[in-house]
Amino acid sequence: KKQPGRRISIIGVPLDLGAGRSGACMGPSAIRCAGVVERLEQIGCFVVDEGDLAVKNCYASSAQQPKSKLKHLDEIVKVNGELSTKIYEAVTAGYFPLVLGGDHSIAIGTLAGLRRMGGEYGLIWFDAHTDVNTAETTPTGNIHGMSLAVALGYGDPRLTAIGGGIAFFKPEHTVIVGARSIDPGERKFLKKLGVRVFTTRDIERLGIAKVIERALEIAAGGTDGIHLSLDLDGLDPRDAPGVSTPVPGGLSFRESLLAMELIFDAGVAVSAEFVEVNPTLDLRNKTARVAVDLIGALFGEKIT
Ligand code: 4U7
Ligand code: MN
Ligand code: MN
Ligand code: MN
Repeated sequence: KKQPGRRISIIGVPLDLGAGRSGACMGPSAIRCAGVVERLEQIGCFVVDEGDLAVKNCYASSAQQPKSKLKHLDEIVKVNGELSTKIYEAVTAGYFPLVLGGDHSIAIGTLAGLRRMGGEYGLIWFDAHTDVNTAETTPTGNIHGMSLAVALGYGDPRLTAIGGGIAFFKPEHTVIVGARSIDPGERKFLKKLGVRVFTTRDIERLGIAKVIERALEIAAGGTDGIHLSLDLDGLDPRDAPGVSTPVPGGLSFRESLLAMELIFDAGVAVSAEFVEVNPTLDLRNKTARVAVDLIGALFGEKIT
């Protein structure tokens, strides 16, 4: 399938209040410094960089709400509401939204915006974690661990109401790739809903090509396209050290790159986000550079 260079709208969301530590707010800058716009233009894409949403990062105030089960809910609701509008406008105007995070709570806004389009989309969630906690199950109160639950229609009403709260993503078209840190409450939730999870163990046994092939069947089969939500902590910390919640035993850079190439070849992606780059923990912007390599592959850049 031949795919012409796409029209891409880049939206930065410098939010880190959804994570348990600060720094992911610098992710969008780091990914731009690593040359994301130039790379996409080199492969023939037409890119409009919308800049960053305005975010009031007041991280120190987390000390004032140590027992909250939904830390920084007000600001996270506000930013995601604005993001959902941005996404809706971009897709309506014929652009592929490419969201740069920021912590993973921003998936709430991206996916709310996409849901407003009215079609039925599948979801590939590339992550070391499964992000299906709610206020009832969260061990930390950090909302970046709840965003997939919200996309499926579960969680605090202020979060599920963002973007109108209509037609949530369906578990049967949702697939998680790279998981290796799942909380007890999350395991129950995933089982109950029937969300397919390809753990790192599954990837080791089946190979990443087979796993992505199956993931595409689940997410793209009978839908209008897929959204890729890529948390850089899905990769091994050796390849992507600049993340807020690293977990050993992750996907290699090469496996991740192949995953992106296979998604491009399928020609089904309609939007994507790259999240959880935390430059304060990185080595010479390595993780942002990995993000740009993965973005290049997702839009058709080939090694040969
Ligand atoms: B990320 C965690 F308890 N599950 O809920 C939680 F282990 O967006 C981590 O995937 C969540 O990086 C990680 O706080 C969220 C924890
Ligand atoms: Mn995540
Ligand atoms: Mn994660
Ligand atoms: Mn269906």
